[in-house]
Amino acid sequence: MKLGIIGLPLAGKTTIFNAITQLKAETSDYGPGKRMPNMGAVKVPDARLDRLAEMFAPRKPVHATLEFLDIAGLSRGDSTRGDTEAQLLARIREADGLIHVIRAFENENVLHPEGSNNVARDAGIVDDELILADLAIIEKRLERVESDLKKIKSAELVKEQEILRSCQVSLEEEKPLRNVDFDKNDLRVISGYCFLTQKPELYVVNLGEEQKGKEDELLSLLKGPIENRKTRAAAFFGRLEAEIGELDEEDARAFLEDLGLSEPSLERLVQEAYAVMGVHTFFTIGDDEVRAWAIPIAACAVDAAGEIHSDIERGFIRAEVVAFDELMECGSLAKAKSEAKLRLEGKGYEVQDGDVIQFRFSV
Ligand SMILES: Nc1nc2c(ncn2[C@@H]2O[C@H](COP(=O)(O)OP(=O)(O)O)[C@@H](O)[C@H]2O)c(=O)[nH]1
Ligand SMILES: [Mg+2]
Repeated sequence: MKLGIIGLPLAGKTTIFNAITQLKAETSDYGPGKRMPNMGAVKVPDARLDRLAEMFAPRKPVHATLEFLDIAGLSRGDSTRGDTEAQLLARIREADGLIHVIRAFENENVLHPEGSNNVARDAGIVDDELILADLAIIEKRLERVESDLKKIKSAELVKEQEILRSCQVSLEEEKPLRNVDFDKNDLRVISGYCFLTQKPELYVVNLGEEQKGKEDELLSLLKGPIENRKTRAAAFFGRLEAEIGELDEEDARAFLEDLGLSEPSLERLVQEAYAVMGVHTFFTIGDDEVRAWAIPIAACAVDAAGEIHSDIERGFIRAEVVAFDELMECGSLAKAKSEAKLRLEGKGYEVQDGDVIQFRFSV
């Protein structure tokens, strides 16, 4: 899963990127910084995977991974400038979801591109650019479709035109496409466009340490956007958390406690990201590897198989499933089997968070 970090210049995007990835990408006090995006991947921390690795002693435990793409800041009008800025937007089309960083910290040494802090306004500026960027694509494509339809008859093109027009109407009403109910077929038609406003969006409000205790107040300023579907909002103390990440575990814990944070940045971000992306975790086990996988909530066993390999999906016979907690209670797979905690499930079984699954298949 890949997440694109977006926001105004100097909102603290790179700082948050560093806090999460433990990398040391260059931050800046005054300009949008370098134009090349920072990229980083992290192993998704999962205590259950650690326990499974203890139980099965595989050659290697394999964590799910999250990739982050930290692009340079967006500004008003970027979507229509058609040069470097539009390319920046194009970079995040490849992301599965967006992390939208909004500045709340006060720091007079760090310029604010709009002159002052205003969480709701700043969120709106960037969200508007995403809407405009999608509209630009739709308009271009509609022109093309219209001219083609003058030359040829095509039910397919007519259908595409109809869907794109309805997308256009939503966007013109400032309604992001993630809030539109598309049927499966429509979704397939538009999936190739990778519309930005269709991606789930996690708002990260970036607080200074002196704003401790004001988390809820600042987050409530985002009420409008987070009433939308597939959006969430979370507070981070970007700079402080990046610094805490460099401490040893014990000191880090003390600092986090002091901030009233139960977990380190990465853990919290992963939880928020999984929630906004609508995914959860299942595990596969074996002598060779014990592995955590992310799949969409409500996905079924055959989808989970496909996540691993198309052969397993195609040759799916059955899934042998045991819930993580029950497996731990039993203490071993053999015991889980003898106590009938291991279930045989078919293709349509809805995978639950924490399921430990062995797939039987033939190709
Ligand atoms: N006081 C304070 N400064 C911050 C915080 N987060 C970022 N900054 C500073 O703001 C500036 C811009 O941060 P950067 O991560 O480069 O922003 P970006 O342009 O969005 O990537 C840097 O000087 C950071 O040190 C914060 O939480 N508190
Ligand atoms: Mg940056």
